[in-house]
Amino acid sequence: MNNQELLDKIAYNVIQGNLNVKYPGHNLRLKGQPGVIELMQKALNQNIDLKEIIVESLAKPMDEVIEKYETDDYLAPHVLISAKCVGVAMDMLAPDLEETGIMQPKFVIAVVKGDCHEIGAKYVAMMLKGVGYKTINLGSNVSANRIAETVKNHKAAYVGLSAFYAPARGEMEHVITKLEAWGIRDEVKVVIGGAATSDQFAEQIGADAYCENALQVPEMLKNLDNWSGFAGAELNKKAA
Ligand code: B12
Repeated sequence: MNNQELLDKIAYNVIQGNLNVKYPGHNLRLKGQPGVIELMQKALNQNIDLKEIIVESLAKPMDEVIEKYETDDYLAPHVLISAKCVGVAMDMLAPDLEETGIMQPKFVIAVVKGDCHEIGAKYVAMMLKGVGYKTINLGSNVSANRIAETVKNHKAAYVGLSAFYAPARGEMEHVITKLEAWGIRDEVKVVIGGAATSDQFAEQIGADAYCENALQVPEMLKNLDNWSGFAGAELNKKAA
């Protein structure tokens, strides 16, 4: 298979959600066929340019998947399965990306202290990885101190806070206060979500955005002033 055929094949498998030979995603005709993981390995072995892989085989098909969702051709699980494929592919590229100095924007996500509902944040993390973000999911019941510390240490561009249990949501404000106290509030966008939160609550605590569900993540990111596409489009720009 030549490079172009391989790039196209990875893109097709992202759209079909075919992760690997054992897990065919939503297109059962691909059962037993090599999926994104096997094809990515091939692309790495063939030394295809990293940016070309990202743009042609991951970013463009992921855009197509989101478009299919917007036009009702795909449902939420289809999008999340494709996002999972892209996330795994980006993880496979990570060591080489680091070596060549290509940076993915970093997104720290956590369920705040006092709240154990972690399922929603997991979907959001999957979606974030699917649109090219280096995502650090700290899990549930995480203190404001640990969240702020992670943002600081990783120089994260975004922090996502989740709360489903209403008594815990006040912790979100503590995170923001901590970021302010450490002088890093202006360097990070704070996004909140989960059943205990709302647009109004985001405004009340001084968060930058509220997001209703994982599928709204690309739209939410677009509305924040420093977003312009997959992985903040930094990779697309350099490849153009
Ligand atoms: C599953 C569940 C649990 C499980 C959690 C398992 C786990 N490992 O996560 C268990 C059984 C452990 C549990 C425990 C409790 N639960 Co409970 N639980 C639920 C339930 C049924 C579903 C929540 C869920 O995971 N939904 C699935 C996700 C995918 O839903 P989603 O909203 O679509 O998620 C999207 C958005 O929220 C958004 N999002 C979420 N976070 C973020 C973050 C960012 C940054 C962004 C951008 C977006 C985003 O994106 C998500 C993905 O699309 C809800 C009821 C309900 N129907 O919602 C109650 C519910 C949340 N629980 C509730 C309660 C009261 C409790 C307990 C206190 C019960 C008890 N007495 O012990 C404890 C909590 C203890 C604690 N301190 O946290 C209440 C909360 C009420 C309130 N107003 O506070 C609810 C609403 C049930 C109810 N109607 O009373 N619970």
